[in-house]
Formats: sequence, C-alpha cells, structure tokens
Amino acid sequence: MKFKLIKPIFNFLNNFSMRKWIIAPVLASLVMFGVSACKQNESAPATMSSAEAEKIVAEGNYEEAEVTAPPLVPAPIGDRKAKKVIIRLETIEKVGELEDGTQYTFWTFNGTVPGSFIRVRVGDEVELHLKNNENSTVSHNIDLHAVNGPGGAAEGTLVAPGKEAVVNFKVTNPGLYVYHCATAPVPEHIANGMYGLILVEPAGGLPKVDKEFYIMQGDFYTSGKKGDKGLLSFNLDKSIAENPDYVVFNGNATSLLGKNVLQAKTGETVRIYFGVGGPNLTSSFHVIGEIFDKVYIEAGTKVNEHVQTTMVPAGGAVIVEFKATVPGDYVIVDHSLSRAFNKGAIGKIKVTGDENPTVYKSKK
Ligand SMILES: [Cu+2]
Repeated sequence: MKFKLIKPIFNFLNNFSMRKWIIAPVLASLVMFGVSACKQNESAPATMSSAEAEKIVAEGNYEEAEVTAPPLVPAPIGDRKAKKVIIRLETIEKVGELEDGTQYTFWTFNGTVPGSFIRVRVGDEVELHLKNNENSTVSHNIDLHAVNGPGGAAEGTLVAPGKEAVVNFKVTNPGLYVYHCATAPVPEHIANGMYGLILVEPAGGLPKVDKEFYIMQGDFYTSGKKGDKGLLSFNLDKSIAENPDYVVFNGNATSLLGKNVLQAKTGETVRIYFGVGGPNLTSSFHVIGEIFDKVYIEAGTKVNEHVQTTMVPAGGAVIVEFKATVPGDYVIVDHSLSRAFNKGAIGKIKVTGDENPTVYKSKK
C-alpha cells in the first residue's frame, strides 16, 4: 500500500529522554486505566499491579519502542537486558492503492500495510496501547501471536472508534510472530490489510547482518478485477472461494519495484523478515538467483541451511538470510508463479558492486 500523507501521530517527538518528563504523568494514568480495565476482565492478558506500575513510572525504567513502516525494521536490540517497553499502535482506515490507479480502502495498523514492525526481546514487559482512530467505521483489536493470553490480547484490546485500550504482557518466546486484527468478521479485517510482524529477539540478540528488510504477503479480494481503475471494495464471495484478484507484497503490486526496489551491495549479508497475513493463501517464498544460507524454520529457533524456497503459512512467518555475492537484480516471488506474474506477488533486490566471475559469469 502506498502511504503518502499520514505519518503516525504518536511519533511526535524523537528524544524519549526528554519526552518522558512530559509523558510520565500521562503514562501513569494510562497504566492505571489499563490495570483497572483488566481487573474488570479476568480473562485479559497478564496485568501488573498498580504498585508495580507506579514503581516503573517513578523510576523512569521504561522505553518507548521504535516501530517502523515496511520495508524498514527498527535497530537491533543487541545485548540489552529485558525491560519494560511501551508500544503504540493505531488502527486507521484509509484509501490507498493496490497498484497505480487501483484504489482500495485499507484497514491498517499505523496507516501502512503491513502495520508497523515491532521489535522487542525475550523477557521484556510490553505495555501495548491500541487506539482506534476516531474516523474508523468499525471496532478493531489485535491478536499478537507472540502473546500468551486469551486471543493473543484480542479480548483485551477490542476498541470502538475514538477509544484506546491498554494491555500488558510478558514476552516469553523468541521468534518472529504475526499480529493481526481479530474482530469479526476476521477474514475481512485481515483481507483489508490488518496484519504485521513482531520480532522477539533471543537473549543476546540475533547475529549481526548488514541489511534487514520487512516484507509481508497478503491476498486481496475486490469488487472488480486486477488493473481496474478507481476505488474497489472487499468482495466476500471471492474471499470465501479463496480466489484473490491481487496477491502482493507490502500491500501494493509495486511496493518493491521501480524506485522501491530493495538495495544491497556485494559482500553484504541480507536478512528478510517475511510473514504472510493472508487471510487465506500460503506463500512459496523464493528469491530468484539466490540461495537462502539460513532459514529460521517457521520463524522459530531451528535453523535450516541452503534452502531454495520456503513455505510460509497464512498467519506465519520466516526469517531468511543470504549473502549478496554477485551484482544484479534478484526477483522476490511467491513461487506459485501465477501469483507473482499475474497477481502482483513480485519484488526486487538490486545488488550493486564488483563482478564476481569466480561465482558467476556469462558470455553470449
Ligand atoms: Cu479490524
């Protein structure tokens, strides 16, 4: 999805060390609100006591997590200790484009498809604020697959337009997890673009790489057909039949093409955090001309090596790594290739640098 105008309003200041003096009293109120809301709902995810909340605010021992729009990811966590982090997401309904001239009313987290990339580490205490923009037409919530708790926090975050919910959860398992809206009818909310990724780094962090990118695949079911101009809407029958008009990366058929191609240099190691929002299709994720040196299988802890294509389920993710050794254009696809060449699931990584004839050369 192309996003031109809306920048998340919660990124209003950059320097948190100064900002916390402004936010602390507000935060104290929000934490107390969250505690009180959770107390009324015994099935809500883990809460903290009011004493704990006051202690954290008094000590200033918390951090506003940086979140990023695709294809960017926040800076690595590295070896920092577990701590309390605050994450702010806002559900925003907005018109964007599936491709040039083809408009669609996306439902989003923070105004992008996929939603903001969240990066935390195992052991962190997360205080998640989910606001539903006042211009929304329906309620939304969030189910984070990284959460141990009813609905992955969905029950505790269901919010009407103009309202905000706060939930607290402990990050217990490392890995890369999908989050998505889980408000009924769930397939429609997801089909409109309501998904994203949350990375939970292990203690000590992930191995260092030179480049990191964030890509999610989604299938879109419209009232028209691919390439139609104007504003299209969601089509329920096509969604039930699992027959999308568009299958795209990052919400738009050209999100990783043209001026948006990903860039790397020869010799650099590249890591891609890839997820599938769905709502229906799996992905046969492949980069033409590259071999994944490492694949974190199903985005868990186990690593496979020397993989050509990795299968990613709807509501699942994978972490892949490769080294860029030969300059050129490398095409990213769902290797169910009609989706790539006819429905939009195609992107590109451009590798620049010196030729490497010992690895590859061509002569015509
Ligand atoms: Cu929703």
